[in-house]
Amino acid sequence: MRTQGVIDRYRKYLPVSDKTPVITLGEGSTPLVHANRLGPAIGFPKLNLYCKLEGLNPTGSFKDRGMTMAVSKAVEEGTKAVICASTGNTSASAAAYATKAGLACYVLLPAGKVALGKLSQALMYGAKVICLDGNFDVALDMVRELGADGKITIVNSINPYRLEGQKSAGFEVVEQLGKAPDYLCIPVGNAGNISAYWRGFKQYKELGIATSAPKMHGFEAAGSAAIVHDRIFPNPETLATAIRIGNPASWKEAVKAAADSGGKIDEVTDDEIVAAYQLLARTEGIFCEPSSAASVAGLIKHLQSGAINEDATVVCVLTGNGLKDPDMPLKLCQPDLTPVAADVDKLRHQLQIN
Ligand code: AN7
Repeated sequence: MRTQGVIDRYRKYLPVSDKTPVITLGEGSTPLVHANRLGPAIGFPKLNLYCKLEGLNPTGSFKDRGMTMAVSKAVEEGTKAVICASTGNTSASAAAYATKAGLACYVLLPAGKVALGKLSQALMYGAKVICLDGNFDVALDMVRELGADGKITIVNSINPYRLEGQKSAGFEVVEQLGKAPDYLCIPVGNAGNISAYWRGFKQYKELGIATSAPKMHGFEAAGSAAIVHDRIFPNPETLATAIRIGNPASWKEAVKAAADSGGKIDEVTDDEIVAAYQLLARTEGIFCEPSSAASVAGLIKHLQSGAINEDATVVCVLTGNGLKDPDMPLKLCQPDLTPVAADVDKLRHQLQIN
């Protein structure tokens, strides 16, 4: 049987009709893993933590949920090409879904600030890739202009269908947990995903499928924390390149999501992000990309400050796969990669196997 994607699974809650061609790579239905070792490791043994592994989507990030919608609607509307600015994951997803639909794909990336895996994907899927002398926010401004006449469809999250597709992740969390969690912790870059999850939770509550909705706790990187400080960051910085964004497109909707849910948007430092990134890998066997670990870094910060109760049920959204960014682990772990002779006694000694 064909794997159902987001559109087929949630058709009745999405702006599609029988005439909408379904462009899918089998996105969604990602695992919700009980992360029972992490809480005790950080001194919070009563924590009931789950991780939503969005890195297991077809192109390795949550963007696929929105891209199946944006590209399907673009085909329905008769467009021939799509365009996006991206810190990496949107470009990988757009390139894959455009190819699947037989459309051309144009991509603007901030030069030198995109993780290797993401760039490799966009190239392999056959997108026309430009590395721009400017950051993501500049690239998005360019894309708005290049797409203004409507001949090319913009598939950044300013495309209204993107967030509609992404709200499916909120539906899935409720279904997998059997209820809404007390808190959802999520990284914030352009602030589309936090807005989309809130739409999903709100809709399931309104439909009576869930009796409550979680408090939304979103986390920006401290060097790119426009929403937290209520000002544009013209030169955003963080090693979490996916969320290196200084003027989030969904700023207002995200602020409303946090406020309406009783949650909060806060910031986490690069050191806190890296610590959470390593902690997830070493306590839970979960390898996400650095930006994704902002959710866990934020959870730890809010457990310590008391903003999240120690016995709460929490879902952390891990937005992208660790394999996207193969350079970061090598920088952190600094392994000795010199070849060692194939001698069992020496190996036993070197590995300290007794
Ligand atoms: C792994 O690909 O903006 O707050 O151009 O790749 O919805 O922007 C990526 C964002 C979190 C932030 N985690 O989500 C892009 C891009 C990962 C990401 C975010 C991104 P939004």
